Amino acid sequence: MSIVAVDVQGQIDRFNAGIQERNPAEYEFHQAVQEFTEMVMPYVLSHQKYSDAHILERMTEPDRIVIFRVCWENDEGTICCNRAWRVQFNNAIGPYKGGMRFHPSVTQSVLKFLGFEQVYKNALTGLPMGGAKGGSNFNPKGKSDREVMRFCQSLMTELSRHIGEDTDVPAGDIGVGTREISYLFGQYKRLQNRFAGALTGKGLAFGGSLIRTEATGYGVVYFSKHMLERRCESLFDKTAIISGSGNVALYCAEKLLQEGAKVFTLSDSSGFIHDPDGIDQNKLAWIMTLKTERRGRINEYVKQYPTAIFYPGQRPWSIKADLAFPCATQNELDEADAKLLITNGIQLVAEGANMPSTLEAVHYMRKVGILFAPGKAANAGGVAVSGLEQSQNALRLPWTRKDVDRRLQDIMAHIHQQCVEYGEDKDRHMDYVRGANIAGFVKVADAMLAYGIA
Ligand code: NDP
Ligand code: 2IT
Repeated sequence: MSIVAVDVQGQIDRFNAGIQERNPAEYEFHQAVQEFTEMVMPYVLSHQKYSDAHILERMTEPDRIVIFRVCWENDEGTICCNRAWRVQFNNAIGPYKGGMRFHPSVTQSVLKFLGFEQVYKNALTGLPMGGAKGGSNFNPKGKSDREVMRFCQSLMTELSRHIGEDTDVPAGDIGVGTREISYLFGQYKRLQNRFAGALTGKGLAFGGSLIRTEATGYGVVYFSKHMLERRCESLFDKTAIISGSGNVALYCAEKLLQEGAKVFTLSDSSGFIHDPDGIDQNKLAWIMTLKTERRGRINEYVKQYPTAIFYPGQRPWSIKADLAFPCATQNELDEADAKLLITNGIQLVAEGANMPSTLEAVHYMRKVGILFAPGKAANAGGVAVSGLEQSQNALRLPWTRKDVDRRLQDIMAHIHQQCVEYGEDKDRHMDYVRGANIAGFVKVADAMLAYGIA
């Protein structure tokens, strides 16, 4: 190892030790910053304008975090109290933009990691969007619609002071879908007495965009298509395993089927289903109704389709396939899973979720050299169409489904192209993790440098 290489590693280690010291016990945030700095530090050290500006120190400190209490009354009349946050991470290239997550596992660390990732993901889309994330430890599971409504209205009563179409534009994430966005938007509109595009993922009747619901899952598949095409391959006839059965997972499955691939698995937090015959369009339509209208559990699939098997408490990575799409949550694919996938002959892993692979799993997959797409590139289609929803709101003109889908495809192609620009080496070997991180970094860093010291 050369002296320069040792020094780069030393810089990465010292930098991350500082992150850990300044952000105690925020493990998810440490992990996201570690992955980023491993890729970006060598680039920073070889470009003096960035190292002189202490740009990484500045980029890893959020602009601000708003923390607040959310009190609401449940159907029994009991007063409940949750905590909510909005992490406004960086608005160098546009108004803050990013989803809201409602899940009992939400902490400041989780939202800081998500906000940090969002900054570079949004930069990759080429649209003028800064990065933010918010949410609450509220658990929507098992709550009535009225309880969810009261919670959302209470949360927005405070959040409305901090957002706006030119300031910060929240959207959905885990536990926040059309129902929650509708309650949040309705309350925002009442409080402001203005109809403004301060949230995305809205219903089609009140300023939502066609394709936004499908966009993240579709985008993951469009991105994967480009990865395979670069190797003169296609999705046709490939087999796939997917985790999750929420918004991202279901539309990832839908687009894979449209491309002629076969889908074997879906999951939720209680386990996964394996259908050896493949989950076809009809079966997927049944799951969509189960999940969206009945808010049911994935294990109900095996009652409807008895040749399928439900594996309680497990993730789907043991099932042999060509392609894997982790689309549920963070750290759902560890090093042992990565090894198993590779032993089973996996060709491509594309992250539909944010940071679903542990750092060790990412290291392993990069070392082995399979096609691996990090979330900030692969799942950017959702926020990209959110950006297009903002454009349509500003124009006061809705675009057609075909038009939005075409723009989404162009954006995913553009993201792939940027990954190639920064991630391809002399032998044409591609490292999508390096490519995505450096491409996102350059765009945000150059804007920050232009503003001077801030
Ligand atoms: P949904 O709430 O629609 O679905 C989440 C799915 O993941 C459910 O099947 C859920 O199962 C499962 N899940 C959630 N938490 C856990 C957990 N701790 N352990 C195991 N399974 C879990 O969310 P989305 O589909 O919107 O989001 C999924 C992922 O994609 C997240 O990482 C999100 O940040 C990311 N993402 C979402 C985008 C979007 O536009 N919605 C855009 C880009 C990324 P259960 O019902 O049992 O909880
Ligand atoms: O992680 C994500 O990119 C999202 N949850 C979507 C954010 C958005 O603003 O649409």
